[in-house]
Amino acid sequence: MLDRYQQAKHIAREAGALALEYKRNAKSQGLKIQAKGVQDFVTEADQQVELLIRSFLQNKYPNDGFFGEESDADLRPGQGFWVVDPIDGTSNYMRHVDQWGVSIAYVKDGEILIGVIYDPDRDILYHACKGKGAYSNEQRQRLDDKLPQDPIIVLGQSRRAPLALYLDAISELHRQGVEHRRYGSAALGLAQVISGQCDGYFEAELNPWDCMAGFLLIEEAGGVVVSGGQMATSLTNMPVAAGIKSQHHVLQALVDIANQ
Ligand code: LIP
Repeated sequence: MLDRYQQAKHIAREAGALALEYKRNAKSQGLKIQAKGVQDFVTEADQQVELLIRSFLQNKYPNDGFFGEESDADLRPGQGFWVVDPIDGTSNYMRHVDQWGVSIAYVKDGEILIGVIYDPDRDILYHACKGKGAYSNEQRQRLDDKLPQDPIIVLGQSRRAPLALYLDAISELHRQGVEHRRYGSAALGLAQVISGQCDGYFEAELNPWDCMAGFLLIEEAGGVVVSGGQMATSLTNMPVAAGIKSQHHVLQALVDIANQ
């Protein structure tokens, strides 16, 4: 497992460098963009970055499966597999908004064993291996359980879920005296919990590749995954909520809204 962990960290940085190169060249050479749906885009960078990650990992570990946002699933009975979002926060990436990242998780027997999220604009590598703690670059991250003076929950929203759930979540946070932010990248929103920039993340429906690496980061830092952990087995979309333990009740209230 440690070899996979090291290689996941290596390829996350390589993938981030490729994404930055596409971003730098976009202004002069343009960037091919396709719409997958309303406010849901895929760029040539998303596709090429996933191809880089997929070919590197499956050459290194030919028995491993792969489950990525931009290419066909390759799952093999009894084998571990990689869950990859090559550029999470694509809409931000396209507009040069610095809230996007590369998300790589490794799952085996229903457990998330490796989680790596790279923020190329800030050159921050968030990473965790099951049972070995969570890190931001090489600095160990440990969440304390004290109630923050001014709790902040980061929200996400897409056309996959009714707008009303997002608005109800904002109302519930307001009622509980909790601030909210929305940045457009679930992976970075989850990762920034472990560095103390926020206290939790909630979105009424997410894909597994958006959040599974972030789940392990938060658990290994001493936080809690309130909803979404079952994705490691089901690989289906569902409500996602995770954060520091003192916000468990707030996050659960948001999940209850999503499940109503
Ligand atoms: C995005 C998520 C975000 C969600 C967007 C989109 P993508 O991932 O990170 O939280 O609200 O709809 O799913 O598509 O940029 O990889």
